[in-house]
Amino acid sequence: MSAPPSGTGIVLAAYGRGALVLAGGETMHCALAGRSLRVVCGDEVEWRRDAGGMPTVQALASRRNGLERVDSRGRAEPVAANLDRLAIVVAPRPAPDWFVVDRYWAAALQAGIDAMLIVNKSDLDGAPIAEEVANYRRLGLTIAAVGAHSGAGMEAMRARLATGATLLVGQSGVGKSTLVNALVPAAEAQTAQLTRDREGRHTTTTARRYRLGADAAIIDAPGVRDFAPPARIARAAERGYVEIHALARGCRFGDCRHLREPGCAVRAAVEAGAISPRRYESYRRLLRLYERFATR
Ligand SMILES: Nc1nc2c(ncn2[C@@H]2O[C@H](COP(=O)(O)OP(=O)(O)O)[C@@H](O)[C@H]2O)c(=O)[nH]1
Ligand SMILES: [Mg+2]
Ligand SMILES: [Zn+2]
Repeated sequence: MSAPPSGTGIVLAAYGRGALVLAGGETMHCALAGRSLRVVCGDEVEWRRDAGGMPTVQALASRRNGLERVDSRGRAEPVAANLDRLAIVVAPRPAPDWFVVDRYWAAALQAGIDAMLIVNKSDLDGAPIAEEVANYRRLGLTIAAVGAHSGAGMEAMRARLATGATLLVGQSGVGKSTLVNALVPAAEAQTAQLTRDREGRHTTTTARRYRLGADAAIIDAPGVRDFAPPARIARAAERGYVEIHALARGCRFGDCRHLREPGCAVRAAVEAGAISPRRYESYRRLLRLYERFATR
């Protein structure tokens, strides 16, 4: 029987001018039709195989949601699409950059995607990161403490991730790939298989999606040094910080930016110790970034 000439599929990994697509239980390398077609991990696509040729992605279905980042010039760039959960991974080592954690959480809040914090490497001393983790918990962020090496907390985390698509993000070295390999035994082999492909050189710099049980998927993203979400919504910086957003209605001015405006409820809360000065500084940095992009 010959292979079907066309169908729909889901992008497992996007690289350069091609994509690895899951279609009908099979993975295949596809080219992209047209110069302007850009796909990311998690995209739903239509593909077609012309006689004797490589399958080609013809079209992209509209995205339910997506995680985007801004580049240094302020342009939005999709990272992964159609997500149910953003899992931000930290560990005692490498020492977390909490500003990056804040911005991932802000990205999830702005895009309407559930977020959680995975604290990996439970075999290491967690004291240096305990205070920040406790603050996130207090703010309502779901926390899962795990040890990818020891297996601690892994069954509870697997249960949490049992439905929907989860994107793992975080600094390089926190253990994202180790977690994926622990959750998806075949992941390592699949990564190796992809790496051996002629276009495999791109795969270490791109997100890769794996099936996780019957109803779920997990996406391993490359580590980042920095991250910021684009300002797609009104008051984007404020919306990224739950404790600031919650207090903003108490400010004297409706358009308060919570910097030096009189009667600012947010600044009052920072001064009273109800908002962490580090989180407030994080908000100010994101606001400054957005204002810089807006004045260009
Ligand atoms: N001590 C400890 N090290 C871990 C644990 N999980 C992962 N690592 C190590 O952390 C390093 C980075 O892991 P990796 O999965 O490549 O991180 P990624 O860059 O986030 O994908 C590797 O040396 C792993 O063996 C853990 O639970 N405990
Ligand atoms: Mg990795
Ligand atoms: Zn204010």
